[in-house]
Amino acid sequence: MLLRDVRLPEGTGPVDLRMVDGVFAEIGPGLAPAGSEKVVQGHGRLVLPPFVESHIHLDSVLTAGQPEPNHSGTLFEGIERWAQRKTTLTREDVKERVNRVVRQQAGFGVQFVRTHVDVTDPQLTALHALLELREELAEWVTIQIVAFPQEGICSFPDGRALMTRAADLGVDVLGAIPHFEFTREYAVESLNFVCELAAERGLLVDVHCDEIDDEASRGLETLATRAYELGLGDRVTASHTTAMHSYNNAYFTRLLRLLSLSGINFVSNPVVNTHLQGRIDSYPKRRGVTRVKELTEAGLNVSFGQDDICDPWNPLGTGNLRDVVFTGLYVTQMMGHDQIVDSYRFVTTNAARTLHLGDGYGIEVGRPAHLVVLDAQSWYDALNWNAPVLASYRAGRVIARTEPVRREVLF
Ligand code: 17E
Ligand code: FE2
Repeated sequence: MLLRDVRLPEGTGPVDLRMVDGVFAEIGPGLAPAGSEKVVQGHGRLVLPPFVESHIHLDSVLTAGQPEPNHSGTLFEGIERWAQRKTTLTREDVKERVNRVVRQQAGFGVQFVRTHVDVTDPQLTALHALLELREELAEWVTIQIVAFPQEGICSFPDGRALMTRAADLGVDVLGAIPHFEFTREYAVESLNFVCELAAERGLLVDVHCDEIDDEASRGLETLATRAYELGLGDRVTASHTTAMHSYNNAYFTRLLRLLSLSGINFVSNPVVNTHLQGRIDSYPKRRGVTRVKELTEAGLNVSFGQDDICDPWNPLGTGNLRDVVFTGLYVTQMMGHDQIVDSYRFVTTNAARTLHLGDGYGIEVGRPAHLVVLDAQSWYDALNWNAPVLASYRAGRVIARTEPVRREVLF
């Protein structure tokens, strides 16, 4: 089929996209329809590669208030509330909630999802459910699973064995949570354990790293050093890194050299971390979002994630990554014209790099014909007006549609 008259984010004029057998066959201005080829008019609308959710906890979605809400709004009470809910998990319960949310995300043009799944559960109930869903939903969404030790590796009974079992069961990525370990020594030990296991098994690494307002929380320097020394480089991701917000500038400047050498990726979750961080500050209250602007300017790869949808860490959330970018730009003060124009990358190409999607992603001839059509002529307008994703194409086939909003003002 031929999708005519659409705009690409970096292009100057309108182009046509030819999709054949689920792959981009030709891209260029004024392509002529071949014989009986199906033609769809794009009306000059913006086309992007699909949105990539680079950080979410699907196992906990839609559990807010069960058995009780997170009253303090802190990360740590969230972990306690989730520990309560975890005791009642069943495979069916997880699958039912995740099935609903994945379809919600699809409506917003998300086709790639990296989900953290809590493996500090001797039964690994949520992990089994997500492993099944990864296969069952593969036609519509690519799910990448992180073995996430919510209650620690060295500080949780059999924590190391649970991580190894998760690796045996076929997760894609190994996680860690150094700021939650009992001691600094355990934090270092847990990072060493995970990086070595990942190197041995050929897995990626994505650590919940220093998600705390403690400027002395310095798991990141250990993670980056292991990534550098073991040659893991961009196979490693540091998520959250909110303590970096509180690092003194002298330390941050020294750290930046190591981060650049290591080449690791960063994921910031600006919506959830502005909600969770600064909770035990009086005034002034810290925003607690990592230094996205400085990392980006230093050439490091940063993406944005939703983190949570209606769970102990976020009572709200829809899965629409536009909201995450919108909040992210405000809270990081990346409001310059070019920064706004480029910001789609946080939830598309940058996120795809973090997930190592490689040739499986991107609007280029020979790649799978995955794309979204937005009801706007530019990303600037799409972002500002919260433009719906009118169509999400996966391998050349529409898998989700939204009607344009028609609003009338009666004066
Ligand atoms: N668990 C965690 O440690 N941190 C988070 N932000 C969430 C879960 C959502
Ligand atoms: Fe998270």
